[in-house]
Amino acid sequence: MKVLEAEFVKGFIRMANDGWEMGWHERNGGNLSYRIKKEEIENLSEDFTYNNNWKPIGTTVKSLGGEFFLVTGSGKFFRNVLIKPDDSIAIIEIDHLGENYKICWGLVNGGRPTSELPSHLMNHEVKMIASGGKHRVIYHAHTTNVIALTFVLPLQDEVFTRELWEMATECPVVFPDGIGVVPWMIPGGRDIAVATSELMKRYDVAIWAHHGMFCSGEDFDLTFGLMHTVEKSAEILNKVLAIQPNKLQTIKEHDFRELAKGFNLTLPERFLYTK
Ligand code: 2HA
Ligand code: ZN
Repeated sequence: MKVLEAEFVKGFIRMANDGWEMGWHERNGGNLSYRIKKEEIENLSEDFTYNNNWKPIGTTVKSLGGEFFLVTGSGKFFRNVLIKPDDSIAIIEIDHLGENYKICWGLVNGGRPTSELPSHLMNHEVKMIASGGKHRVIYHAHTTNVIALTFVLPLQDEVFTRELWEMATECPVVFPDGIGVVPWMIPGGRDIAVATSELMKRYDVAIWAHHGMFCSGEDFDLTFGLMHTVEKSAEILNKVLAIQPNKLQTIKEHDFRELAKGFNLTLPERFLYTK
């Protein structure tokens, strides 16, 4: 089978284009990766190139040894993924040590996988283990409203989670574990990857101050939906803060406890403080 005919590749391309249309991927901003299922890879091997060299990932992801990923390319534009996918995205294989990768398909005009490969792969490793293998998608986007909030709210998990939960009743249902916040750091390297993957042990969402967001999920719908829900909630909060910084009424601690009972959720106590 041709790579571009595979359902997971079509789903990946659609998600990348949806992100572009949301306005989250100016220029070459953002990146997306998917951990490919064994049965999905088996059908594609005839379309693969086998003579590329192994290159260092820049970190070690031992548990991902032998896995294949579909990833966006470094310096490539989300805007172009739909019209020239084989130039913009790639399938990579991870070696058995979890230290090197090799391009098997894509990036036909040259290039390398996303500059955030260490963050993507370290997040994949943490989430694969934490979810018992269910999580397969890691998505990084430059979400305008969340970025704006990182200039005016304290950079604390408790503050971001509670404020964003308050902005829409469905939020605690969509991200019951909350949101982690990484202070400003240099992107692209191992340090920010370590800081993010540490938070991903507990959360499915991490905010990078003055930069964007990382989301993890089981499939394209859930991961895109999570990014969309958090960003929409941030948009509401920005509007509220712009209209009148002091809320006249909101969803309160007691309401969250009732919601947790009604929806059978476990909401961590540290987000249910009295204001
Ligand atoms: O340009 O978003 O974080 C890609 C990025 C780096
Ligand atoms: Zn970025």
